[in-house]
Amino acid sequence: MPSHFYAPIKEDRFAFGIWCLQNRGRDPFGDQTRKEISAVDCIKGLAQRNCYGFEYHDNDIIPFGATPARRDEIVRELKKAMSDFDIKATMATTNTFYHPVFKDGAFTSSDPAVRLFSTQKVMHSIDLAVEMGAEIFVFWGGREGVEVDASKDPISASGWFRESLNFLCEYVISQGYNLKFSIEPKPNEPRGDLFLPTVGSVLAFIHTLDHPAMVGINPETAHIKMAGLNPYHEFAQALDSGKLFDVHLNGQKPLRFDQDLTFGSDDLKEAFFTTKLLLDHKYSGTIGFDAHPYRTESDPWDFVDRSMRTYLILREKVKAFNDNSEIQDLLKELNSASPALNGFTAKFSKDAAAKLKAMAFDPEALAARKLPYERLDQLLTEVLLGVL
Ligand code: GCO
Ligand code: MN
Repeated sequence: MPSHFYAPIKEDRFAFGIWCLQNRGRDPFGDQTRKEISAVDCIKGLAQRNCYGFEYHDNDIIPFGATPARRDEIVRELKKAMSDFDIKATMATTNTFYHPVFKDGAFTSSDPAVRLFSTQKVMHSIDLAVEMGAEIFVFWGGREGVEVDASKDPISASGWFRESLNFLCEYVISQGYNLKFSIEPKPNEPRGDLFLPTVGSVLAFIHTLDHPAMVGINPETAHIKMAGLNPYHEFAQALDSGKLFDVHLNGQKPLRFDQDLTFGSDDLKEAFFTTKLLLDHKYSGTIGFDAHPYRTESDPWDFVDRSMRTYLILREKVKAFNDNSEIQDLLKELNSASPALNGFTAKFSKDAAAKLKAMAFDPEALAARKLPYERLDQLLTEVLLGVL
């Protein structure tokens, strides 16, 4: 296959966090290994690669504490770059984790002044997001957690977070902004334990808010695997609940520190299923990548190119899987057991309950059913290896 076959186009709706490109390879044990790239150069480089959009934190583009005049000047410059290079700001978020003021949480700090400072920072960040044209606004609670459980009642912490989010939803409504919120779960790091660690916990939390329809989930592959869970299933749960507002695709070995590996670099089968889920269920948000180029890289562009290319190749593999007659025949056979009983419990009635109670089953015969999953999995392996 010629390499240009997998060249991204705008309709693919790819987006990268500019913080990924600005990452300088610094880690807790070592200094930076590459130069920082300016926001404008990030945007330009992404646009040249036909990326649809970019994602940013307020302080990726506006330095913490910048004067209003400086802020306006930067916004003018960025908006010009976005229009010159034809690229959108698809997602915006707020840095509520870097400055020491957030050392014990932003919205979950036990100090109401810190909570209000955080809410105020997010209000400014929301105004900026709308000016930049973003329609998704993410909350990643990097400092919303604890090391010392004695320090904080998690129910109070949840209440503080809820109060701030409710206030911010009202702010968006009162301004007439077209903006949806999306919460990004993570189990730990940089805190020992973070609140809202998984998709399930965010889903439950959303339904305690005053405006649940405005709030969704931004699941990230790595965060899910840090908890030892299955990204395909976690993304699916968000999608099934109508809450998959955006995604962060990357890679991660299970149960380790946040590695932020490139999408598809550590587990192709898993990346395949995430891609398949988004395609099969017509996910219409952006395909956001949130990873760090390896510390050994001297610039981020191979990382950018390969993330999109891997996704596009996997998209072809999904098509190959969906079009393969042996696989589809097998799936048809697997999904056509006991057709007369299908949907029996879809509608409850006393009569249906009585019938079900009286229904005769032959558990031995049901247990004897052949399930050729070894064969099915091998067929997928061969699709991925390029044999089928
Ligand atoms: C992480 C997070 C962040 C967030 C981003 C959005 O490193 O754990 O993924 O990259 O996605 O900061 O707020
Ligand atoms: Mn992320």
